[in-house]
Amino acid sequence: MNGPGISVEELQLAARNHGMPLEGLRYDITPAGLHYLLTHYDIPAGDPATWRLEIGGAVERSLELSIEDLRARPSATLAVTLECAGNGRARLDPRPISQPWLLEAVGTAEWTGTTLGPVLREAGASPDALEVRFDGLDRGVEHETEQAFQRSLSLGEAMRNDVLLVYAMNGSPLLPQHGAPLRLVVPGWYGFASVKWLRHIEVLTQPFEGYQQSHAYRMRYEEDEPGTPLSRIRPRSLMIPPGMPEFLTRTRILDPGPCLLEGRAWSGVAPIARVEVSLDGGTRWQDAGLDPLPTSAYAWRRWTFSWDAKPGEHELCCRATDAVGETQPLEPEWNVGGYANNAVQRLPVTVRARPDPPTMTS
Ligand SMILES: Nc1nc2c(c(=O)[nH]1)N[C@H]1C(S)=C(S)[C@@H](COP(=O)(O)O)O[C@H]1N2
Ligand SMILES: [Mo]
Repeated sequence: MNGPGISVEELQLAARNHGMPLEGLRYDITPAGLHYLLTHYDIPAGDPATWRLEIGGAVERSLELSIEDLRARPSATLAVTLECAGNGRARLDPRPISQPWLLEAVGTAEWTGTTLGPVLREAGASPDALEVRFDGLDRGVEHETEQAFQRSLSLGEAMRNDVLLVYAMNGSPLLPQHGAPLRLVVPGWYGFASVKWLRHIEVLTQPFEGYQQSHAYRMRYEEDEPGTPLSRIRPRSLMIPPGMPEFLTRTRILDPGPCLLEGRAWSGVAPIARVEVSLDGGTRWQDAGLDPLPTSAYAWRRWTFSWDAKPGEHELCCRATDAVGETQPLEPEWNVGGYANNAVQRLPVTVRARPDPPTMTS
């Protein structure tokens, strides 16, 4: 394993923020309890009966909307694959100290809400409006500064017709841990943009420079550089680990013979165009079969590969390429925050020898 062992502090974060077990890749829509979770501070108590979303700042008229008001507006439902920008962090060496994700910080839910754009139009952004800031109710101290979780989008991005104010997940009211009673969902972007427990929207004429915007979620190769902001999800594919796990190491054990490898691939930039599988740790690659594109442009795409498993040790890999030609690297690319490591998944498997046929005795 890379770097020194996981600290109790990292374990504390990991125990609060669980990933999606990779067998969850079998579902088009991740059951809510299997969807990954990332909460910086504490889950705040949001009462839908008294919750108000305020919209203010550089607008012609401030608005205050209840959950009922939002439910009364035209509704939209969209399947969206969310992935944490820190997914893959724990594979970097040295390991950046934060939530130590391996590969499982992903899930696809069916989000229901109302489009943000018309709400902003109703408030009437002023002509010099530049950005829209979204404030969560949760508070904590990070980088020695007390703060709410806040992120902004450019006005143009906020007006996209698929950015949603969401009050339901997979057809049920949002769960506390996923942002109840109201969250933002920004399809195509890493999870940090999808602010949970959304209580205030501020239209800004200056760029937002809060911690989560100007320090976190930026690609930096040295601590002191400003870096560049992350936004869209890089392509990634993951495989359902075949066979059965050894309890402690979770390495895979399976019998020889036909084995259908299957998984999902996604990119926040462009549709998935290709998935390849390697059976030898990334030396030779073969094309996987792709299911039809999902109806939502922002949901992951299923792939399959028929493997005739031969006894021995194998390292299975999969690699996605999207329609603009971006593909996954074989090795991780280190950066200060440990973000966007979409290096290919490597899965050691042991195909055991076929058991000897029973000997005939007379
Ligand atoms: N208010 C608030 N919103 C938040 C966060 C948070 O800590 N507080 N975490 C963000 C991050 S980093 C991610 S990856 C997603 C995770 O969403 P989920 O927990 O519903 O999967 O929520 C985002 N929205
Ligand atoms: Mo995240």
